Order: sequence, then C-alpha cells, then structure tokens
Amino acid sequence: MTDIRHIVILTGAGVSAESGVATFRGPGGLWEGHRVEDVCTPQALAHDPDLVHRFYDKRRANLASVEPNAAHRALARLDAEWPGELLLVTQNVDDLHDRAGSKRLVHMHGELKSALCALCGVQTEWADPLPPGTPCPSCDAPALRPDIVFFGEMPYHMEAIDAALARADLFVSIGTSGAVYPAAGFVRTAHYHGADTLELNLERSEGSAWFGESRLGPAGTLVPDWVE
Ligand code: BV8
Repeated sequence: MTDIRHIVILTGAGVSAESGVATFRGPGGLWEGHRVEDVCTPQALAHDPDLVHRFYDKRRANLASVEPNAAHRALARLDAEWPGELLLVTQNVDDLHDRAGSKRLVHMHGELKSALCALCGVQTEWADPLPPGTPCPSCDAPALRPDIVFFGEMPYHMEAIDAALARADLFVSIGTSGAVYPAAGFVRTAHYHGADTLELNLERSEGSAWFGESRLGPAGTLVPDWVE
C-alpha cells in the first residue's frame, strides 16, 4: 500500500453494527419500526414533528451505551499514521468515528449530536433530547431540528468529497448497502478518476459490481486486517 498516496474511505451503518448500533435495512433494522418516509424526510418533519424528533432523540440517547469497535479504532490509527491525503466520509450520524479519534472525517448525512436551526441555519452541539419548538441559541427562533440530512436534502461536505474523490488513488467502502445516493455513486466517481476500489462488507452490496475487489465479512475483523 506504500505507493498509494490519497485514500478516500466511505462508511455506512455496517461499521457501527458490532458496537450494537442498529443498521437500517437488515432484519430488525432501524427502518423496520418506521417507514423511511415517516421519519427521514422534510415532509415527515412538517407533518409529525413529535415522531421525527422522538426517533432521533432515542438514537441520540443510545449513543451513551455504545462504544467504538475495532473497525473504528483501526481507521483512527490509519488517520493518525497515514502520510498521504486521507478523508473518511461517513454516512453515519453516530459519534463513534469521532470518539475513536478520527480527525480527517466528515459526516455527510449530519450528526445526532448536533441541532440545526431551520431558520438561521446555525448548527449547535446537542447531547440532550430536542423537543419540537426548542429555541435556537443563536437567533432564538423556536426552530431547532435534528441536524440530519433527510431524503431530498443536500448532503453536507459534497465539494470536499468530490475534490477528494477526484484525487483518490484508493477508494474503500465499508459497511454500506449502496442503496442511497450520492454516497452510492462515489465508487464510480473514484473508478472514473483511476482509483483502485475495495469493498469491505458483510454481504455483497448493490454496488459490488463496481469494486475492483470485495472482501466479505464483519468490519471488526476485515478493517483492522486491511489497515495492518
Ligand atoms: C439528495 C439520515 C439531492 C440519517 C439518510 C433515484 C435514483 C437515485 C437517487 C435518488 C432516487 N430517488 C431519490 C434519490 C435521492 C435519494 C436516494 O438516494 N434515495 C434512494 C432511496 C434511492 N438521496 C437523497 O435524497 C439524498 N439527497 O440526493 O439530494 C439534492 C441536490 C440539490 C439540492 C437538494 C437536494 C440524501 C440522502 C440522505 C438520506 N438520509 N439518513 C439517519 O437517519 O441515520 S439515509 C440512510 O441510509 C442513512 O444515512 C444511512 O447512512 C444510509 C445508507 O444506509 P447504510 O449506511 O448503507 O445502512 P444499511 O442498513 O442500508 O446497510 C448496512 C450495510 O452494512 C449492509 O450492506 C450490511 O450487509 C452491512 N453490514 C451489517 N453488519 C455489518 C456490515 N458490514 C460489515 N460488518 C458488519 N458487522
């Protein structure tokens, strides 16, 4: 791996599964309790704010009882030691990569531990329950919402992600079903720019055919092996 200078890594819910964080589309997955449309769209937020705020409050509170696993820790080690460019793009809204120590990290779908003012757009660190109508600490409007990118909303950090993908020599996708765009399209962009592409996942994902190499198994085993 010594001749590879620029790495982009994408993670999804599978990287947190062994920490006990529910994935979305597996058996007993997060969406099982709810239709995605009922909890992860601007329409849902407008139609039933209590349901949407409660869904994210429950997941935020759950963070206190989970820990980073071997995959998060191996990626944090790579972040600290890799001399070339490296960007870890996570679709996850949990704080496990942050707590493991990854620094060169962006959350493209938002974060549970952040609140967004629907009026002034200011983001505020938030660890507590967030009832609808909570006043914004910046503009005082009763407009704080979960700082989560819903379907139909623009993911965060897209400029930085696209720039990193254009420069990448290696793109690694870990623990994602490849069901959601634009994240699911990153492998094609990286491939188009000549990067090698590797998938580490429990099972073949929707985008598997696009990867130069797929290794199947749990992230807690595959990721430390790959980082070493
Ligand atoms: C946008 C919020 C445009 C956070 C989420 C038709 C075609 C193409 C695109 C679209 C289309 N129709 C609509 C779209 C766009 C839409 C989309 O992609 N829809 C899909 C359903 C087709 N995308 C959007 O709307 C995005 N925005 O496009 O904006 C735009 C442009 C300009 C201006 C304005 C707007 C926004 C997408 C973000 C939606 N928010 N969640 C939250 O609640 O957590 S998506 C949700 O799915 C999560 O963020 C999650 O990260 C994401 C992907 O899920 P995964 O992470 O992959 O999890 P999943 O359970 O699916 O899979 C887990 C995987 O891990 C499995 O493969 C499993 O095998 C594996 N695994 C399990 N255990 C392990 C493991 N692997 C390793 N080890 C283990 N132990």
